[in-house]
Amino acid sequence: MENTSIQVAGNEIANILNEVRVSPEEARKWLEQNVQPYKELMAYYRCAIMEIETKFNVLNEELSLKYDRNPIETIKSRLKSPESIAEKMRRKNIFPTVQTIEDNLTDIAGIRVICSFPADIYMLEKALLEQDDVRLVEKKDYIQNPKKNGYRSLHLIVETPIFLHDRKKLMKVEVQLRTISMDWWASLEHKIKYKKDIDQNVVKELEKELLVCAEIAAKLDAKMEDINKRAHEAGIEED
Ligand code: 0O2
Repeated sequence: MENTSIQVAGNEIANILNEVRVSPEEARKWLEQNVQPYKELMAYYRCAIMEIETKFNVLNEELSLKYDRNPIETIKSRLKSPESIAEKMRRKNIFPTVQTIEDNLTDIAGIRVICSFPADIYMLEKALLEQDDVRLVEKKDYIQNPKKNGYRSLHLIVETPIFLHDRKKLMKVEVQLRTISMDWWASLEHKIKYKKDIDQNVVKELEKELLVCAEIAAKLDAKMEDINKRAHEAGIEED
């Protein structure tokens, strides 16, 4: 691929083309057809993240008045990196164009909502899905049905409109809701899973211990929720 094309396209697009390993001629064609639309699509996903994040911030504000505490501890958001987009498209065996990326990936815009208690997760899910501009596309409840490795979280793919100057556009966003302990667990598990060049026996041992930790964390979440409920019933409120 010619350097000038890469410079014009910027590093992001160049990464995608490197992953796909197309010929220089195909790369030139791809760049001409996709650079600007790709940038626009990513901007639309950033807007969708803002929309959904605002919805959670509004819910947090309102519910904190009702329950005298914030149901949301933290909100994290991310736009999927070009490398991950390219890698996922290759895994799905689909040639990446802006249209095929939008049609086939539902997790380009991602929001992670961290709550104190499991019940908060379902309360927030309900409150979000009752909004008339939010449509549920897919739900995976890894809290009711944890993954074999112990992973727990509630995953929702939702579709919501963003309002542009001349039209509205429906965008998909992946929302992951989990407790602080589920998030702590997932961060460590992710670190171990993606660490390369590690003795596989050690990895297996760590995975076994992580599974035990996931179960302990689930019990702790349930116990803390119960204590919080009883404290509330006894009239003990947060400062
Ligand atoms: P990133 O960078 O975190 O976004 P799909 O997306 O549908 O092709 P899948 O596996 O069916 O793939 O989706 P699923 O189960 O909804 O999981 C998607 C995301 O959930 C992952 O994103 C992780 O963020 C998280 N996740 C799922 N399973 C695990 C797990 O076992 N451990 C940890 N730590 N996180 C998990 P990505 O695509 O991996 O990357």
